[in-house]
Amino acid sequence: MLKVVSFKICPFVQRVTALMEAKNIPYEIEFISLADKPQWFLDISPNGQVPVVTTESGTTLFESDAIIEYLEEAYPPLQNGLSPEQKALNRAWSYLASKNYLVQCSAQRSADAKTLAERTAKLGEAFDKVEKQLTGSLYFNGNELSGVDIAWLPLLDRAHIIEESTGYDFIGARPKVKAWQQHLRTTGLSEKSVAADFETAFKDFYLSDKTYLGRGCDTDCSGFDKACATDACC
Ligand SMILES: N[C@@H](CCC(=O)N[C@@H](CS)C(=O)NCC(=O)O)C(=O)O
Repeated sequence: MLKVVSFKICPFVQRVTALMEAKNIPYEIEFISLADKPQWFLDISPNGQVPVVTTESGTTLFESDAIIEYLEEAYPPLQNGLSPEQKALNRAWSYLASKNYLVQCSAQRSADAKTLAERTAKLGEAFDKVEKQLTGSLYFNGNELSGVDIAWLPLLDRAHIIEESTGYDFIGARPKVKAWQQHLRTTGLSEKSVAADFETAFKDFYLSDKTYLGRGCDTDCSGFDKACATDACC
């Protein structure tokens, strides 16, 4: 069975586990603390990062893009009969998501309203591009789930949790992205691809009293378009 080494709230890991879930690939998972990386992990992870996946034959893979490519090639594809152009486009639209994982992480960790607004705007550039590309179908490539959906899932899930918990809306007035977010949630992949206590761990880290989102919109409520985390602004 495949073995994944994970850090509970890592979006790069969630992309990998979401693809495994979508393809029904069995795997076991071990969670580590990145603040105190075990030696056995440092021995197998050349970049010292998660995800790391050990294959059935005992080879250890690292870098999520490479792992995704391996899962696409070694197991039946999510979409059959894709042309080389379509595969390249799928990779490119997936890359737009994964290169924004850390942008979203840092936005969520913003200590003040100004920083949050700046980082939200940066993330919004990616949401703008994908809003223009979406057709209004269930998923990115029509009614069939693809690797692009899997790559965007961590971003859309985190935006959902933040909005539900604080009222802060990373997606904003982008109706096609909103609809896509809802459709992806109905696949069940959001829950299946993370640990049972993911939301608790996520909120402990991103919605603590150290973050602006955790404290609520006490000074500037732009972006908080629903209920606030505190009643200071409502
Ligand atoms: N380029 C890497 C990025 C993975 C990454 O940033 N993982 C973070 C956790 S979300 C990590 O392991 N950080 C620990 C470190 O950089 O020391 C990939 O795509 O796999």
